[in-house]
Amino acid sequence: MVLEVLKYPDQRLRNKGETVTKVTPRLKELAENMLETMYAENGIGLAAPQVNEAIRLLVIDTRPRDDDGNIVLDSLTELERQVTQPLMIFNPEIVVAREKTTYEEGCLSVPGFYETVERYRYIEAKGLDANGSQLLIKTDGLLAICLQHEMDHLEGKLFIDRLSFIKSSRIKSRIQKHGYPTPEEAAEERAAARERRKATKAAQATTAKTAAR
Ligand code: QAP
Ligand code: CO
Repeated sequence: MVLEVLKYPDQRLRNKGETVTKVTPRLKELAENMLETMYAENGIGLAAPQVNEAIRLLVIDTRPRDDDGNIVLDSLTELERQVTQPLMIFNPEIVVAREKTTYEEGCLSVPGFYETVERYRYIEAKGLDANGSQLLIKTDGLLAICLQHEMDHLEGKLFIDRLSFIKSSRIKSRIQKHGYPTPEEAAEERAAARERRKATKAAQATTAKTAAR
């Protein structure tokens, strides 16, 4: 079942997620519905507070797909490849975080807006899977960034809250004034963001090479 995704400035997005004490069949079903919702909206991550469930649960699938929807593994990092996706994580916690990086992020709760956010480049995170078993994830790449973005939602925090005052004010007032772009306009913004990311990635690769020399 596809669920409704709350959009900023809905105050319910500010609710903190409660710790899950037991992964019940009902919660497992919620996680499956969240995955279905995420795929239906072309997302790569979704947190329970975004579907008005104030609990510590997130779902993620950052595996890139080609135009036919087939998964292409070659652009994933070594570490990303070791992690089985899609991921459903209850009570996620970061236990190790190293180095910083930036990425142009978006959010299903702020459709059509993309901005560069600073995150940890490498993290180790633990939590419970859909069967209530312990999970330990060591990753970098987009998966590490997405995990941090989704964990922010469990604290009632959005990526636009992490921007400079001037940038976040611009986005917030634009939404308040004009509402959200149409799906067509949002898709255009998405394509533009993808192009900018490619350029950033190329530049970051050059910087890494220079640093290694
Ligand atoms: C969070 O975001 C994320 O504006 C997940 O029109 C994003 O799935 C983490 C989406 C980037 C790391 C990097 C956004 C879909 C999906 C839109 C999403 C849109 C359609 C966002
Ligand atoms: Co989000």
